Amino acid sequence: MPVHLPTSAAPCTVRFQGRIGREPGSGFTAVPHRYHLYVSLACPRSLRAAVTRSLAGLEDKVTLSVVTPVRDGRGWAFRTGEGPDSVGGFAQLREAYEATEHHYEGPVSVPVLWDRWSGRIVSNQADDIMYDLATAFEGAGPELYPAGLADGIARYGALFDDDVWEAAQQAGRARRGDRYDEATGTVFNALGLLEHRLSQSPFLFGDRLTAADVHLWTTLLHVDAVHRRHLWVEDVRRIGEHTVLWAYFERLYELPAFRDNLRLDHIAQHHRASCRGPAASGSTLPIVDWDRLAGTAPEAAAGDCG
Ligand SMILES: N[C@@H](CCC(=O)N[C@@H](CS)C(=O)NCC(=O)O)C(=O)O
Repeated sequence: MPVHLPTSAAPCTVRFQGRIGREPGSGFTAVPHRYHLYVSLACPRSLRAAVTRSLAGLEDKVTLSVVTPVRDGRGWAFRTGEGPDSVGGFAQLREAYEATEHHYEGPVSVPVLWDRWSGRIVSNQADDIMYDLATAFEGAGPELYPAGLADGIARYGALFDDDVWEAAQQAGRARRGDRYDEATGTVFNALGLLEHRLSQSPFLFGDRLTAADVHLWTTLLHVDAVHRRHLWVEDVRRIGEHTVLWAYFERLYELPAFRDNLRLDHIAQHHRASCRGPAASGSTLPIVDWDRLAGTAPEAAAGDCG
């Protein structure tokens, strides 16, 4: 059985790179109630954008809607439960791309920052969306991108994407043998390094929460909730078994910006659908039950693809 690994951390191509409040004349000024965020809460980059929006205190200034976690060949859509898109009236997210660029044929990815005034996409570049949400508006929240930490935040981002996410993917593809051992070793070393780093301070940069912590939290979530399902469990322990990382995960989970944007059901449905096809998405197999925190998470599984 081929191994279908979850949505990659490697972003698909970016077509729209408008910035809020930066280039004079860009027209995208930081005005409340002008912008809308389309996300999938099964997508780590979208989850980071949603958490950033909440941390920046923008929940009543920038509205948000969630696409259905299971997408078919037509891409992300607004089907059940989450209700139709109340802003653009879209059934398929592709319509937002086509409204922005006539006959658009490229990939349709989330997150998407939409401009209500011009009826077009500002950006589908997650890192830019997060940065602008956190810095362009008079938000009340923590300074997620402190000057002087930009390089450090970017370096941590690369560590999470390459040595945790991508390495876990490679191990999942290899399943066994040298490449598997090498890749799981990389994941293990990175988690060990982070366990040590966070044994010295509450957050990655001391006692201040930054965008690097938002990035690490979503990465840890997906390691436990998705990647581990493709690895021999004895090789990559549950986050719950990394005492410092688990305490860190809990500490952020206690914050509404993280807890309220966490949809394990969406992650489970999306993952199962990518493994076994949309038909399997309905299964209610529990995924890691964070409400049973403190390392007692049951041996829950979204179901191996094997
Ligand atoms: N352009 C985006 C890409 C983000 C991305 O890769 N999103 C994934 C979900 S995590 C996506 O929507 N992929 C297209 C698909 O799954 O249909 C970025 O750079 O952040």
